[in-house]
Amino acid sequence: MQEKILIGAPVDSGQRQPGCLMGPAAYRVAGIARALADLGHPVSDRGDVAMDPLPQVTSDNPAIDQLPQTVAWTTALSQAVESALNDGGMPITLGGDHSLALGTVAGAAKHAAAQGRPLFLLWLDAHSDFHTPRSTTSGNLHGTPVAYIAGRDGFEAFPPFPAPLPAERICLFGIRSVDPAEHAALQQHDIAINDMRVLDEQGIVAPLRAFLSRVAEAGGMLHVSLDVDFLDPSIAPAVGTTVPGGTTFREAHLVMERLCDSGLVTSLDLVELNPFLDERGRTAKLMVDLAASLMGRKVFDRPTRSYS
Ligand code: Z70
Ligand code: MN
Ligand code: MN
Ligand code: MN
Repeated sequence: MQEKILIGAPVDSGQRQPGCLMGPAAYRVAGIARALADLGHPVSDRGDVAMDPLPQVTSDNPAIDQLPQTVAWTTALSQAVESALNDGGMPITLGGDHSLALGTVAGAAKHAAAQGRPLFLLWLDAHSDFHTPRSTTSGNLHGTPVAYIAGRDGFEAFPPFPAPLPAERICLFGIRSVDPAEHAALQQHDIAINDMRVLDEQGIVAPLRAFLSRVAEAGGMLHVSLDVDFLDPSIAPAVGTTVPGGTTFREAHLVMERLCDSGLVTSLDLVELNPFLDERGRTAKLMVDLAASLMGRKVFDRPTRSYS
């Protein structure tokens, strides 16, 4: 079986609430390696990535917070994820705030381009994270990775994104908090936006199946980025920005089970866990359980045919 490669990313520069840097330790304490090994996967833990040296970069947006740090994490994590993929493994990045996806998805995109395969992105999040460093008013760079990945302008401080993803390869899922500038920009792009209204009206399965069929038909690689706030705060309190009306325990597990059955996922981020805000580790444990569902934990095995 393919090796699952844990990459610790104690990234805390993409937002202002301290604590996400403890995420990788919390996932290890919650037993992520054991949970995956119990499913029969070879697991290796490459430890925590260190930030690259700080580059001399500036922004003309005075709101921007910790730009050099975020660029330094981007380059380091891009390299770490690309190496893990080149080694034939599935990188599972343990965050860290969502700005880490500026790097992890760049690394996956480099690898995919070298293989001549298209990369797809499934963004499981309350937020669209479609700001550019120019459009953000909060200045928190964790609100920007999808725009970087889609090749939007305004990321001059960062390495150019390797082979930006065309809109039809990006799927936002669980969205329920979008700023006006993001909204305007999303209307210019053809990105699939499965917001909570779509999921309430259509359920999880139909919109997810539509996207996964596209990945399968294209022979694509699939990066999944799971933000803790995809989940309802009542089951996942350990997050800086809580947004009510998130997915339930059952919906989130169903997404993971469907992803597992698809066999399409090639890299994964677990982001925005802030262990300082957790209640006796329950959010960390839930995120580990979801990762295990994605990697094959099942209550009952069913012939795929019966629910495709
Ligand atoms: C808001 C901003 C955000 C995650 C919060 C929020 C962004 N759009 N992203 N939590 N994961 O500040 O740009
Ligand atoms: Mn911080
Ligand atoms: Mn996010
Ligand atoms: Mn979010």
